[in-house]
Amino acid sequence: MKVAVVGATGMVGQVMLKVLAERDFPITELLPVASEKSVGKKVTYKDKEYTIISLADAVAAKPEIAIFSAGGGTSLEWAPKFAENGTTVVDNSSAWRMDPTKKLVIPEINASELTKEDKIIANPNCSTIQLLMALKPLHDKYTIKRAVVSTYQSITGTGVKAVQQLENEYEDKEGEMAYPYPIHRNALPHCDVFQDNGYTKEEMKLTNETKKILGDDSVSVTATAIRIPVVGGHSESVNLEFENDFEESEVRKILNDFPGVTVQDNPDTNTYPMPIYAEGKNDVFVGRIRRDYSQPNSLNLWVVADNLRKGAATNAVQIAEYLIENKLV
Ligand code: 2RA
Repeated sequence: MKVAVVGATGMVGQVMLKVLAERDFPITELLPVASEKSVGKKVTYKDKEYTIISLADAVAAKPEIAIFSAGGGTSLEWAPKFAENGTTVVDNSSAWRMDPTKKLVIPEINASELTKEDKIIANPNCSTIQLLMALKPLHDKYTIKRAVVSTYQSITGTGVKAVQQLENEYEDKEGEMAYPYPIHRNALPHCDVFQDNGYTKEEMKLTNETKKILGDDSVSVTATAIRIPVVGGHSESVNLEFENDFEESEVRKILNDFPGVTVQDNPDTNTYPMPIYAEGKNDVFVGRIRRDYSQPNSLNLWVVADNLRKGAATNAVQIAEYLIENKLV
């Protein structure tokens, strides 16, 4: 399988190469792709150096699969060019997620919707992926009426500049700012840009992408996305109101039985998910499972995942694996 990784030098691109190697993805030829300024530089895959090529050269090489994590603008311009040339694109940007002609895929939830005709496939936003891994099995069983989500997002979701800002602030050094305020010893209620409705793009992604993936516009979702000085992954406090009542023990079993979800939930032993322990893992971790006694049929959860892995690279690679396993490429 000839595979292009577009955005190979970025944080997600680097994790994509790591995940492809870990999962022994059937690559016969790897095409690392990045912007013009990086062409000719090297990246490492399976302890071997590869030379970065341009987008135009990668399109001409006609890879079977191109996995993108290069920003929305690059995806909008170049994903169609790859697709017209016969390549199937899995795109990690927000460019195609809400396009009604494109599928928004979490393999454990809706990969079965994919066909050979899907030449541009959208990877959901990181905070959406981990949320839906918990919500989908519960929605199927109890029907979610409303979800109230507060996210506590890693600075790695912003990128290298944010990680550098935090390190500079640790050392009380001046440097380029990824955020309008210090992030060390702080929490910023500002992930991505503000919309006219007072919500940020990040918050509206949770609302809109949840509805699309569940295929149910009746599910009400409201979100507050917070950036915190953490690197291991995103955490989410989730309150769910169901149409139907539930047993907590059954909720735990449903979640733990769902592929890709691990329940970590025992207050007696201080067992609950934390980003420091989720980092480098591909599962979504759920804990603090407890009834919300303030209203009927309602539940609180705590959901943690490595945002660079299941939130981005691993989910995209799993889509590519599904395409191969089901002979869709
Ligand atoms: C963030 N979800 O965390 C966005 C980008 N991946 O900033």
